[in-house]
Amino acid sequence: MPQQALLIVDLQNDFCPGGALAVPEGDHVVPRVNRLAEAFDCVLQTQDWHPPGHHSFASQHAGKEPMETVQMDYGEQVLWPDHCVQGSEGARFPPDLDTRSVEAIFRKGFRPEIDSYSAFYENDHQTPTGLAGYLRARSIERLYLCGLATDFCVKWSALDARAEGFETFVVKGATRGIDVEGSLEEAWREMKNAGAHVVSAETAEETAT
Ligand code: VGL
Ligand code: ZN
Repeated sequence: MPQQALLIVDLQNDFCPGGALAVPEGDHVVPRVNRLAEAFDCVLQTQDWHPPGHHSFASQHAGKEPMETVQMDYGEQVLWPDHCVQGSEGARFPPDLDTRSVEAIFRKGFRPEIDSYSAFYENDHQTPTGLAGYLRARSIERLYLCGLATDFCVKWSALDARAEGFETFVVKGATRGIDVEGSLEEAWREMKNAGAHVVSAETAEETAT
């Protein structure tokens, strides 16, 4: 069987209810993700990790509100509430997320001027995080994605995983979306069009064991 890994995307307090950029039912995925992590030999995480005053924060753009957009050098950028600030409680993983088996955590979004949705590349689609190299060095060919948010960081990670030639599976019950103006439905469509497979958590657990 090809080597496979589970990537838990941005499952952090700020993306859970009560957090600064809460994804509806974001916390609901935690038990599912814990079960998945038990089933996989290789478990990896990403952690959204912004310096204070990050350029993706609406607070840094006079007259702009969260969810409005601006043009950056690298294209359109949605502006967010301040979230996942380095070292803050919001940037931590939920206390009930079992991270014991996690081998590596890839932090992203730490450069002040550029956002980073994808686990592979920053939003310029050029600056790598090193994840692709890590996976290749570990001979991993198949990547299972779960976590938050389906329509931003999970989606861009899935698209880049496909572009990098990895067999890509998105675990449906183990991800939740933000849904800005229909972005959730669009995200599922884009991921499928790019050749990512959508699987249930049960199927993912069975194939991993
Ligand atoms: C995310 C918006 C801003 C995500 C991160 O994890 O999907 N979304 N930063
Ligand atoms: Zn962010």
